Amino acid sequence: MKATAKAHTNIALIKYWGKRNEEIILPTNNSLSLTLDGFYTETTVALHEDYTEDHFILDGQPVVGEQYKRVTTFLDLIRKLAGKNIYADVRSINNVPTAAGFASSASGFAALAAAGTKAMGIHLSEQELSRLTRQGSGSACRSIYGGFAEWRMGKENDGSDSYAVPIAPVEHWDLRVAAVILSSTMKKVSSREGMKRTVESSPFFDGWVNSIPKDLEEIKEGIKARNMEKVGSIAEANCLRMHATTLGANPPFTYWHDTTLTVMQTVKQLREQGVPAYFTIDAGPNVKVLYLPENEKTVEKVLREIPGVTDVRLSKSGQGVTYI
Ligand code: 2P0
Repeated sequence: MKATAKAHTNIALIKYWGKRNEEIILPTNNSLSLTLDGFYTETTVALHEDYTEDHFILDGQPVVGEQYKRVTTFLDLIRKLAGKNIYADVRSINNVPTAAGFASSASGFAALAAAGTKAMGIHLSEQELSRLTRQGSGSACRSIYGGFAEWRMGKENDGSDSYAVPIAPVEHWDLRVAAVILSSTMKKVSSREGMKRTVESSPFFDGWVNSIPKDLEEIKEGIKARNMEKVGSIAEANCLRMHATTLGANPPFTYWHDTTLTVMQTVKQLREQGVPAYFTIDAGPNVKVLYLPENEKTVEKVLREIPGVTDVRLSKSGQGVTYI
């Protein structure tokens, strides 16, 4: 009747950017990510026989509106699976800067799916849990696993073959990520809206989708060989191609701020000085920098010195979903 789960967010190295089905969240391409131990959500789901609706408290504050609706709609899926018509008290602690380009929805829905199914007495395999989680938020299906995970888009229209699979566990490679925080303000175009606009109107969208299979194949070889240059350069190019699609949309938009560009240039300069560092950017202005443990001090110092950078948070590769 009550369960608590913890899930980490993930950073996509091959991005998910486009849906072929918005209702059950089916993507237009496979994506691949690294789960991060620095950013997580812890969620407790407690079922109450006497409730007539769900309650959702995030960081101590009751949540209403669209965010609340996404949670209750997701709990409806779990209720249907369990065959139980019982409402829940959901309490989440988010250790992720919300809606600033960090996928808090990834750790959020992964933790909710795990705690929710356990509280309802349903036992799912990781694959089944990933498939369910996908319907809360696409990128969340990758957070079920630690280390590197790939979300396979699947071919079916019912979503039965669309879920993430593990690619390499945490122990495989100590690849680090520095989250460079420029602004913690809410972004103007949500990733959901941005993706939709891109699919519907950007003439660059087909080019983006067609570029994925080669990137995926090569980055998986790079991960296997722990080849920083290969993994980093593919991730960087894939990120730039994703962001290029937004400039072609109608109306056009970008998630980048001026400081975003400065961070990108600084990362390139680090490389010119012999420090292997590569950037990737999600649907927000913040930049994530991939680096190796031996370069941690240099990378952190250089990033912190950039005017307009408000914080730098370092993260290792993180574990998959756990029950507490
Ligand atoms: C990703 N992003 O692969 C990409 C890269 C943002 C840029 O997944 O609509 O919150 O809930 O499925 O997963 C952010 O989108 O979108 C995202 P929904 P989600 O991480």
